[in-house]
Amino acid sequence: MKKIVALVVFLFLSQFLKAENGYDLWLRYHPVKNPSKLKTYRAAASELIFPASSETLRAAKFELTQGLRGLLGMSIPEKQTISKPGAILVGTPVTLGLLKGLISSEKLRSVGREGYIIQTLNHNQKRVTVITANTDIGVLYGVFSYLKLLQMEETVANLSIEDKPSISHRLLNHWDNLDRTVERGYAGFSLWDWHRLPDYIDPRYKDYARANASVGINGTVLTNVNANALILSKEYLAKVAALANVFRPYGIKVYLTARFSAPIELGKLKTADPLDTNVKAWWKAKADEIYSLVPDFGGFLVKANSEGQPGPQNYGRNHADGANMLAEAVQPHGGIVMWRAFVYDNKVPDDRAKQAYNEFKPLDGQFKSNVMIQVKNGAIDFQPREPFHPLFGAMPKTPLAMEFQMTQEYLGFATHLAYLAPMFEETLKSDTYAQGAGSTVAKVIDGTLESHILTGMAGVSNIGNDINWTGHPFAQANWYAFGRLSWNPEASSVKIAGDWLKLTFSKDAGFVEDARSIMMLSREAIVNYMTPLGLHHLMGWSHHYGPGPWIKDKERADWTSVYYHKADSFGIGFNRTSSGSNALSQYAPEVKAKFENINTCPEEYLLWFHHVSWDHKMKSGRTLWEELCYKYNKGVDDVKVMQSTWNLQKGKIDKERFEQVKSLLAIQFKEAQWWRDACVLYFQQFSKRPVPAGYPKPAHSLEYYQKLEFPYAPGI
Ligand code: BDP
Repeated sequence: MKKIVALVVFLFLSQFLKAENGYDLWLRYHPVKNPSKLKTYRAAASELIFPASSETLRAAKFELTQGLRGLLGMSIPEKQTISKPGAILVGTPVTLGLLKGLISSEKLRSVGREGYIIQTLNHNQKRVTVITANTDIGVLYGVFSYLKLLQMEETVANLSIEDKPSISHRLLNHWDNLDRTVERGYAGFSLWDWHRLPDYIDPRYKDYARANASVGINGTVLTNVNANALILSKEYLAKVAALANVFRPYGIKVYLTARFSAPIELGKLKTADPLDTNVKAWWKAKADEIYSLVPDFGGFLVKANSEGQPGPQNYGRNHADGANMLAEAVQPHGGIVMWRAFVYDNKVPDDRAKQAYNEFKPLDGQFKSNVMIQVKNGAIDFQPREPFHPLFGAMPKTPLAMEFQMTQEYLGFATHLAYLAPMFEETLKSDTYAQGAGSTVAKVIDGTLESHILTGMAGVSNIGNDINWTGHPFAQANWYAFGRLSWNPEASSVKIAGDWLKLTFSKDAGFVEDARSIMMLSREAIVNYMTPLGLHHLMGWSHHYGPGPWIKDKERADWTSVYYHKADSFGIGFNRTSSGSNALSQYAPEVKAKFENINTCPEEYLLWFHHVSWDHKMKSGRTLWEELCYKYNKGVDDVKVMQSTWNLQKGKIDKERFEQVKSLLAIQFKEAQWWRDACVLYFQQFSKRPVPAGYPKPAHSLEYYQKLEFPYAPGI
């Protein structure tokens, strides 16, 4: 009897042990369910020939054997030579001599340092699969790619895949502080357990590296751009080195943020002037010290003279002086400097959108060859929609790296379902006309437009120590999609969404179609219920949670909302045409002409560039005021659609994640209504027009919304 009770208890508890928590991300090697697929996969994986002498190859082999065991439910025997059909051969021509005769060196050359080839071919009448590359890291990428095919249950009988990244530096930017808080992080605390490093290595570090490598991310900036000089101290560098050791086999280099005043704070110098000999020597010695501990250290990311951070301008120098000084320090070791263009100053009495261009454009051609200028996708700050940053295409002699934000600072934190890849794609596909039509932002940053070899894409991380890494289960998709787009900036966001869903949730065609439609709707829904028609920067003060279009009279005008929407009795919007701030003059003539004319300016950017009368006739035939009301309501309605579509998925995926997403969507719906009601009521004070009939009445008064306070909103 006791035994039976124990068994019942065990069976009951084992349900919980199996509970889905999202920890495995998209690397779920669950058994292939389709019997005929399983049969062909097993036949195509009869034996493994994979000598693994390096750490990277061992990591690749571990991944492949674990993956195959999970997917195919069997261990695959290891051999030295091909003994039967269905062998999988893995390695470079150096690590597996047999491959030399199988894949031409010309073909291999074409995939470059990080690319890979997966090829099915006949060898002595035996069908074999080859996963090969020029380097060990290319092999690892090939292994992940092969596993993905099986995870997605694709056909593997006749493979001929050649793939390589278009961008050389594919980096996560963590805004993680040394006390483990994460600036604008909504998924718990920092992964980096600085206190227990370097002696305790959290197993998550390796899983983090696996996840990144699986999507081709090859670098990580560990620390916040609002930097703490302490990270450059001997004690902390030892901790950094420990992390670098875990990431190295996965092809991931570590980078640090450099606080410009570190020579004063750590080095006790009197100045941090980049032209001062002692300062230069301090940074050189610091770089030497870092490289003695982390031989493959990637380099520095710097936020200088922005939002109060110190920088070269404190000493009357410019960004090139600062960047070049650091670049010289890391250059002998092969390091790079990513200098951010996110600069603006309240004391500069001009449109904030213009400042980065004004400061950086004149410096084109003055940066050392190991410097990239890291530019946010738009000129203000990661808003739900921004036109592309005017610096793209405007600095042909300087490599520009893209900075996207995955953490949803302005898109509902980790509470709202916001698939960001369509937003990234929108920017990447924007035409700068820098060298005529077709000069897309993607071509600027992948180096093809202006012939740069040093190229980069950075994603501000949304990762924390939450069990599922990103807080919202769907926020994982943004990490995944960022990796995919950094590998191939021309990839399609729809395709990426489908792949991610299959890998992460289920291959059920109906589920994938529905869930993908939710993802593809999500970003536009957010634009509509937060900042439609080109509005921007309307969020709550400081924490950025919820609506705050009424924010005014703060110590910095460029941190208020009224600075941006400029609503008055005539209309609403920021005039950036030649009759206004003329920010449009920073774009190529073709772009300027299109946006300058109120009739050709795309309506999604209308209030970004124009101050428009409430009665302006929109394409829909509605007045601007009516259109604004329409858009705010459409955003809320779309969340309702997302909810009802999600509810249909019950039973198609695991209960845990189904319920979690359902609850989060309910919060999103509540918050979408809050945004709509607060914004419409606020703007109505200026438009003095009625809300068109048929829309729901706001739940509360404007005063009620204005009084809400959130002292403990996350992420500050
Ligand atoms: C803004 C954030 C702030 C960051 C800053 C930056 O509100 O927390 O420090 O960007 O990118 O979006 O430096």
